[in-house]
Amino acid sequence: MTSPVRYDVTGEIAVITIANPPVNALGHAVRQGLWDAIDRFDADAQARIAIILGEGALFLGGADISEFGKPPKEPHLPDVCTHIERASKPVIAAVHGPALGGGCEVALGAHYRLAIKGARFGFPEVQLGLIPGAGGSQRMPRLTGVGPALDMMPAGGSVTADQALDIGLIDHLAEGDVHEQAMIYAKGLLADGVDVRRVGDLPCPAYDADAFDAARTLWTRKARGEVAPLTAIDAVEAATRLPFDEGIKEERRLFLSLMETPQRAGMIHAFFNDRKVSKLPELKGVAPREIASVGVIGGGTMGAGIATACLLAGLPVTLVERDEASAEKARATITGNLDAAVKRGKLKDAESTLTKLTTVTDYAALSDVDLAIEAVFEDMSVKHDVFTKLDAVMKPGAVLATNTSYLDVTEIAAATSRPADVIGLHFFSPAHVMKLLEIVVPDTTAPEVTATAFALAKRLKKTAVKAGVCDGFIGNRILATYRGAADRMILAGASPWEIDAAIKAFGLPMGPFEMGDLAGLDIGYMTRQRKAPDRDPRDIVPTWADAMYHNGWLGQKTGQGYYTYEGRKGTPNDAVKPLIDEARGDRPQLDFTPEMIQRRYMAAMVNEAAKVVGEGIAARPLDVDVTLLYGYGFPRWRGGPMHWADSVGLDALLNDIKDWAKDDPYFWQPAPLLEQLVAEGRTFSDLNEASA
Ligand code: 3H9
Repeated sequence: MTSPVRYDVTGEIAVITIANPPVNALGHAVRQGLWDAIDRFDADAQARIAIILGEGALFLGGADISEFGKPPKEPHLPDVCTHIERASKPVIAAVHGPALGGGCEVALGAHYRLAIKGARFGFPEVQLGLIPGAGGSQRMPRLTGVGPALDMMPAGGSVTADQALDIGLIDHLAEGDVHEQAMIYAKGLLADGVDVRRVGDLPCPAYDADAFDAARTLWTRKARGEVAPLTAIDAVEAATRLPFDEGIKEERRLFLSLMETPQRAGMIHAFFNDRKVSKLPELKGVAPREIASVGVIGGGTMGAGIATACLLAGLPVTLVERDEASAEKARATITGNLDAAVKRGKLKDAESTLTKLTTVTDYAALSDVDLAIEAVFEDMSVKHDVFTKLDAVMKPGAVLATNTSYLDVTEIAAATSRPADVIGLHFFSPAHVMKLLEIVVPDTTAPEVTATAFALAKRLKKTAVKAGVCDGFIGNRILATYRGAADRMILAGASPWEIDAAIKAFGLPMGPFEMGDLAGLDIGYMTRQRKAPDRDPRDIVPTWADAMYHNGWLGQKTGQGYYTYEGRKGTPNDAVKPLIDEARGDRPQLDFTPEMIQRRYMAAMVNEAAKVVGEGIAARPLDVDVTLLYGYGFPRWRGGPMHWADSVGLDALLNDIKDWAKDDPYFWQPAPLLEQLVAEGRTFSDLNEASA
């Protein structure tokens, strides 16, 4: 097998080129190739200086993540970096694109660093539950001082080539072809008679001891529950108190300890799922239709958010509202959204972006758009009306999409003469910010329309998940069930505040009752009203929540809900207690611990998710994991509910569900898929792999 690392010599300059598409990950063959190339350079009488280059768009994408969790093979990356550093003649890293994680560490192992404008240097390891583990935490502070390393490593951040020059991470910035520029730089260094300059031999510059406390305070708050950011700070601190060789050992120890954590496993599961979720076998080779313009029907919060998302992606938008006043209001909302995007650094210029927005009151203006997304009131007859109008005006081949969050998309499609062109695009609010897009695909939809929806999602920088048709699709259907578990726990003895605290301790940003207050308790009430005619008599009704609605306690917007508010800060609302007591009646009460609460909440989530997968609403367990991660605040470091379920054991979870079913057989009906997997001794992860 040929090595992914080439060694060539031009004159007195050795060129070591790494070519390992797609991202030049530092897998075993690359590490061995680099090691051998350095040996060859050391023994090469002709070569006096060496350049390391990465072929393709990246310099180096970091350690090969697919090797994590498998038995490690020598040479290990930290040793490769030290081997480069210990070379007897100068080595230059010539960086033209992203140098990430281990890739940045290879550059730090070199004696001189040249970057081409457009290059980036980053340490994204914490996003995988790790820290730099090949000397980065020890070498970077020696070059830049502690401050930039503390800015970058706990955050998983990166710097541009210009910034890298400013902080002393690189020695030389150039423009043009990297190979050419590296040759010029190498010749210059030879002419200057430079020698090796080992970063590991440099002392760690003076630092402000308070910086570590400040960083720990910041990251304890920012990365709630995550271990890696705080460990990254420990590693940088080690650089300040230990000699280099000892520091490298300490970094290795910390890195390997993180390798063993469930957080690392969860985050790497999430990393690969991000990429697998849009790869659907049925779409292989299916070409999407071209989308050059979009129509949006309805300019409320959702419609305006969708229009903003499209404008931010550079798509011209025609927005239809029922009258001039509503159209103006929608334009004002979109303008506000774009201004906020400018403030967040997501957009350069709101004014020129707004020139791509047309607001109209007549559907005829949609005759030319390639795709229209409806975001009007959630009522089937209103949707029918909109789709009949769209069907009448839109050109053949255009895609007709609904943003409904629960209505039957097949029925909506049936209102048109072209159901094959109709699809659900369920955005999450605020639509221009939230990453998740559920693509709801009725059986009648043409494959290229589904492919078009995925292509649009990519353009909008959304993470798209395919969902089948049912009430609530993947996310809201599962949400309804775990919300139901929370209500049941209230009747059984847990308080809303205990439940919120336990769920936050699990890692979600908010508990269900805080969330209800934020969204508005009228939403839950309306949903209960809508579902009332089909309610099973064995189901429970949260009568206290209905009473709160009738009292006008709608959450944050009325200053009172499960919490009372001063601004956004809430304190438990004691007035809810008597309403709950009344609902409990003489039911037996349990003394819930946070762990008991978390277990029931999560079991309800997983059980419903298993039904969603079993019924084909979600194609694979990983689609559920991605949905909950991007739409519902599930902590990334836990990988997703299905990954969590695998990690705690499906059999134990099923046993609990069966146990609770003794008291509440209606709610705790085990998912057939869960029973099947337990019987077969398989996991959700096995199902993911079987579908790959
Ligand atoms: C590390 O370095 C630890 C060290 O400090 C210490 C070690 C001792 N490995 O994202 P894309 C695959 S930790 C293996 O679609 P893009 C990816 O799965 C590492 N595979 O492309 C996909 O495969 P497929 C620190 C990788 O252009 C394909 O490449 N580094 C890796 O949108 C294309 O990826 C990171 O955390 C990898 N490192 O984005 C960087 N990276 O085609 C992680 C990618 O089968 N990677 N793949 O689906 C990224 O952030 C993005 O992939 C990158 C390219 C920005 C590089």
